[in-house]
Amino acid sequence: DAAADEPRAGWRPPVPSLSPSADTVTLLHDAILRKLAYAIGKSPATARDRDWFAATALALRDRVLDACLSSAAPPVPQKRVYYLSLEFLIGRLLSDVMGNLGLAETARAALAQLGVDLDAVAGAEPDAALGNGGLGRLAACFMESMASLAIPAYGYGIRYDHGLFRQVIEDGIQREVPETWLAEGNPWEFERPDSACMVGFGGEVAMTVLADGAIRRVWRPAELVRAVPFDTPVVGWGARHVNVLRLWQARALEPIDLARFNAGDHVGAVAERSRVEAISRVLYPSDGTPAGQELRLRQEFFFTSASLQDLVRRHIAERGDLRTLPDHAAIQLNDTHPAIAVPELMRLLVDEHGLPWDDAWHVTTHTLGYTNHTLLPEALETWPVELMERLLPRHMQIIYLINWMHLEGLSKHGKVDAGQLAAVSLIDEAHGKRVRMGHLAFLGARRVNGVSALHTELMRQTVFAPLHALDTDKIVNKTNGITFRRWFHNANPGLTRLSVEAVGARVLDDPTALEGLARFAEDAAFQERYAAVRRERKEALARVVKDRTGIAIDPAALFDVQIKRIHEYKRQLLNILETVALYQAILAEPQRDWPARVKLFAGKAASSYHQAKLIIRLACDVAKRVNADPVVAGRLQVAFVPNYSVSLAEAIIPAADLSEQISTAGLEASGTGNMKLALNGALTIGTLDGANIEIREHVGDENIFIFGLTAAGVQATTAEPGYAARAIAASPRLKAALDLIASGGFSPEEPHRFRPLVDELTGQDRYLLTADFDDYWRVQREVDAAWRRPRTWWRAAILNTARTAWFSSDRTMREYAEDIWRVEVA
Ligand code: B1N
Repeated sequence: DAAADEPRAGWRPPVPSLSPSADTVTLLHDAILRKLAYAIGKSPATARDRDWFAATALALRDRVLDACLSSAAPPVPQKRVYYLSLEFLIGRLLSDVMGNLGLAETARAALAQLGVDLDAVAGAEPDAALGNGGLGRLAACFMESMASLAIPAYGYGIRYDHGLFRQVIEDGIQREVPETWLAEGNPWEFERPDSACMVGFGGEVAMTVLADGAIRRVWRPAELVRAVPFDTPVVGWGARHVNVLRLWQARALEPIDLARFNAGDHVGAVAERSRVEAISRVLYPSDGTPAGQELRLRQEFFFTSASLQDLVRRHIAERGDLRTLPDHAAIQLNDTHPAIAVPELMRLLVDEHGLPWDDAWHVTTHTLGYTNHTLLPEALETWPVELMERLLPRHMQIIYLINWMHLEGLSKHGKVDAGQLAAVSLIDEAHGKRVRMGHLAFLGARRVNGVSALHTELMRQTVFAPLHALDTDKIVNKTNGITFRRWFHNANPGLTRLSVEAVGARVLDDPTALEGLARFAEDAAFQERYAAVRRERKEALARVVKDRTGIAIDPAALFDVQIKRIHEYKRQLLNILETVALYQAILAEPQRDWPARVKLFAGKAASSYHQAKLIIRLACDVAKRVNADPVVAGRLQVAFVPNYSVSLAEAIIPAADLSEQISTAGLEASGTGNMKLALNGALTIGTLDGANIEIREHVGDENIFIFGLTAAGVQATTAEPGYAARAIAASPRLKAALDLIASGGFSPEEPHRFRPLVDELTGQDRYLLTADFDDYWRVQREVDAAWRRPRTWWRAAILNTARTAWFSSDRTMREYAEDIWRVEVA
């Protein structure tokens, strides 16, 4: 109704929403029952939640297909986007699909008629955890947004048998348990054996002389692996459009070596198969640190080659001539993991399809785009030349040729000296000969982008400065975004309903309509409703925390959350130090009116990252002592919630009051959790890092808590030797907290347990915790003061929701479409 779209003068109680029509409920009810019987082979009497989930998913998938198979021969789109990513951190799909089909209430009613609870069914879906953290989740948000904007796109990645490990915490120690999302099948996907392709490894490069005397090089791989695609339809908002996420599985050509089997070697007979199929067995659990092993390079080449072959084949079928590829395809490389696409596309064009080198280079550099996600030196991928020569001999030749032409061109024009040549070379000669994958992606791409304004500027000034100088238009910024369907509509239906009531249903299609909430920011009745929605989510989260940790947190307290991968640069340790200092301050002055606070931590550590695992242990040990101390009861509680995942994020984010975004300035490329939390009305306490800077610009200075060194300040401080010792000496509060940890205050049974953490802080302090501690403490006390004034707090929270619409990944995707991909968005 049109009136609902008009802004209202004052907030009024809601109009009850219309129930779904009886007809559609009956149709879905019948469809689910048929799927349960004929696809799952169960009766309602024996079906478990997992079976109801599969039946519901299959019934909904039919609706998704109806939306894309409606015309017999769908028109060939003018241009497609191909998003290549080693990670897609999708999470559960049911509520996404229901929401985008507009069938959430219909499904609830249909299942209710069967005596089944939709929430229990949704909870039975395993998370597809085919990613580590922000980079993988970004790819998933982009896929949803491209479908919602009707941008024709394929996502290409690997169908890992096992996603990111399950985290079990035992006595504070992280244990990694294999994840098994496919154990009971996957109702969303279609296996497409007819679209399989062959990916080669090893072998040698042969030369053939063609009839006209020209020389052609042909790669003769020693080994061939079959890549079989599995397609998951990705339906956009309102079922406007459906795209495909195409994930490749590695299959051996020979399932078994019969000669060995017949000779009695039953294990050896399948050894080769396991070796080959290991390519798609498991996701590397490293985040921000390159894995470095040969298997990882095999994974990268496997999915990149299969994806390029697939899109080249499609282009030839549709258009015939590969020279027009840039007009009809935009290939985006999500970090350097698919950077081998540069020589692989050249190989396909030159060796397999006979294009002259220069034409092929033109096609390549007008089709590829490269997104950089980190500048941490230890995170930049490089591969030993020796390994590349062994695994991908033809690609190594092509890389040398690209490099030679690149460097020749520069010296011919007298543009550079030897030092500058070394800086822009594709080969790093300083650490053994290694191929710089970032440089390779940079040269092969038409546009290179960073993921926040600060990060992009630092790309230009640091890692890519020498290359940037050669082509100053190449680096552009595309600040990250998040899909509001998942992180607002589905994760926080209460707040979404409240927003619709306040500013109209238009907000569901156009998040900029959230701006209309600003007029209610000081409206007492609206604040009360907003706070009630939060309170309800906090009670629900308290049940989850009780369930996972046994800790009964107080839903009336301020929920202070830090949820992300555990990494030293993200500085969970700074938060723990502040927790310890707060604990000591409460013990020293128990009579003061400390506001009740719950500190929540969640996140996984890479399995080999010892410092990160020790940080988890410290959080758990601090929680143990603090939660048991009657003096701080009712003021401070701490919990480390195990097994952080997309689903757990969906439970925590709507319940958070305070969002910790406290990385060392200059080191967090963007962050996206920061956006999700701000949108859901948590106030940010953060450094001027990544997208925090842009969040501040949008929500306003008075609605965010900023502290600490700037990126420039960090550079200056790191240059001063001995600053950590001086900073600790100057801060009695920091010193006391460190002393308590160092003396075994949280690990009496093993007093030196945290020695490696304390040594790092008192020694190098690479991430400048000591430099930022006092300012962090000061601003945390400002948070306390703000929390004591509920009218001010809720005003700020509402303004955060009202002013974060810009962080929608729809906006991000529109920007990529316009500046990088040059595809039309309707
Ligand atoms: O990418 C996210 C950003 O929001 C984060 O700030 C950034 O840290 C994250 C190697 C990475 N950067 N690099 C990685 C992941 C896996 C891996 O094997 C590096 N992840 C990020 C989205 O832009």
